[in-house]
Amino acid sequence: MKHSMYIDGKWVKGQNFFLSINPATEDTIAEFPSATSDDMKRAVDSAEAAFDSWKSTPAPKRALCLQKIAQLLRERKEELARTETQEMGKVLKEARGDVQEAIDVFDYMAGEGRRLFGHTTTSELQKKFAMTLRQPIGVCGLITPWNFPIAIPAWKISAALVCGNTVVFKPSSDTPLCAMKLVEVIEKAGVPPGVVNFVTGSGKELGKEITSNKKIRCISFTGSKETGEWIIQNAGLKKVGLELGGKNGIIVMDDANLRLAAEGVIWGAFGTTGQRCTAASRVIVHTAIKDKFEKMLWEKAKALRLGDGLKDTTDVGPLVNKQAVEKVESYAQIGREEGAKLICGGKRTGLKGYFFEPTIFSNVQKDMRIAQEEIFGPILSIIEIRSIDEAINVMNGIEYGLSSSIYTQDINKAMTAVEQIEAGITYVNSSTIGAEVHLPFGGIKHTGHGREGGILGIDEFSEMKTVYIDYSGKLQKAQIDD
Ligand code: TXE
Repeated sequence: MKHSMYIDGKWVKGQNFFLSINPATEDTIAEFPSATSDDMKRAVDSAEAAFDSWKSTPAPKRALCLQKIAQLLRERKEELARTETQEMGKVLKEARGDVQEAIDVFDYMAGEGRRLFGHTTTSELQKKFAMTLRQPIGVCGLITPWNFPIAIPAWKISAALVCGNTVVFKPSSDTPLCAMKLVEVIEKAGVPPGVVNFVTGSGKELGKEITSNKKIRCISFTGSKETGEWIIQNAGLKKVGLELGGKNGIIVMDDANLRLAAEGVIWGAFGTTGQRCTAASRVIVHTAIKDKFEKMLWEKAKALRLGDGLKDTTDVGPLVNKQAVEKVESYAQIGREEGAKLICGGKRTGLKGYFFEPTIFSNVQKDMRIAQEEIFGPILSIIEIRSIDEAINVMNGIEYGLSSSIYTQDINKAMTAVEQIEAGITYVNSSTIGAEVHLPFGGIKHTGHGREGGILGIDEFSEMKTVYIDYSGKLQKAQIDD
């Protein structure tokens, strides 16, 4: 079925179309317009025209729309989750989780409508009042990936709207149907025309317009490091938030609860088929328990059932598309060539669909490519260490800094890890995944900059204005008057 874009409150047809494919069956499930840069310009113009009115709508009233969106998402949760499984492959349970995250973030950001706190503070001068207040930025360009095709747009759209911005939303071409259904909900919730515009098509084609259009004041992007680098080089002086993935590790010390750690590693490595920016792709294991732990991981990985995510019997779904499965396959080959020991998996499977077996390499050296580069698939590397200091050195010896974890019963080692790991997120005795919407989410180093979620997510989409009110009736000069 051919679908439309949504510009200025109207569903708009396109000239040319691209296909959305079910990665488990390779069947086409929908067709979407390949927008041109003129379509993008119209969307930006519409967002700009809607800005004044949306910005001057009181924040608690804007928040009512967000509440309504959360309610409508709740009503359509099962349908949306099924669409997500069909469109990007993750198992249904996880797809429901993604929709739930979207509901949670709209609920949370609706609450912000009655906060959006600035602060008041003292002044160094008499009869002078000092405070800050939040103002919207303007038109925001939101560019999103396919791995959380409802939750990631929801994080960005909810925060942008409650702050009073208007939006041009460009989803990944792998998941336009999920994105369209979210926009349908936004329309039904009564968000006025022009406030949210939805444009589908190639990132390369539309990216140029989003990054160079002067009417766009802020870009929020989640995706690959390469695209993030391109955006930052082309965005000029726009405010840019980037979330670009990771090479996340789990440290397992010799005193860890190994049953708990093995469950956490398997969930972190193979949940969402390893396609989370917070997925665990390195497990940094103490030498004293390495053989035992490796066997535990092998047993668990072998038991995972690959298949169509819509089936109850499936634990791990397909990769998102042909390029993704080819990329993962090439890394399995790189691992073999680098001399790592393949202990399970390592190949594609199934006659149809983009399936790749859960794969574990052991005896991985910290500088190997499979231990350094983001694979974004079900490949886990086991790296052996002898001490907490060596573990942290390995953990930090990568270009990314998103998520991290340590399993230990020793509070001293846990706190050393909390303090010394270079990452935006550290878990203790829990896997690398499981972000909650009221806490900041994001990373350091080449993972990018900015934070989404919680109050820091509000910072991304608002500007702080500093206000001084002088009621002394005379000219007072800060730093100069005695
Ligand atoms: O990403 P892209 P892809 C990583 C992961 C994965 C790799 C490739 O390693 O294997 O990226 O995935 C839009 N200007 N992550 O190809 O290309 C594009 O249309 C503006 C990690 O899907 O970065 C889509 O909407 N936009 C990540 C979005 O950018 C452009 C999640 C992401 O696509 C553009 C996804 C351009 N020049 C992939 N080029 C995470 N952090 O979780 C593309 N896009």
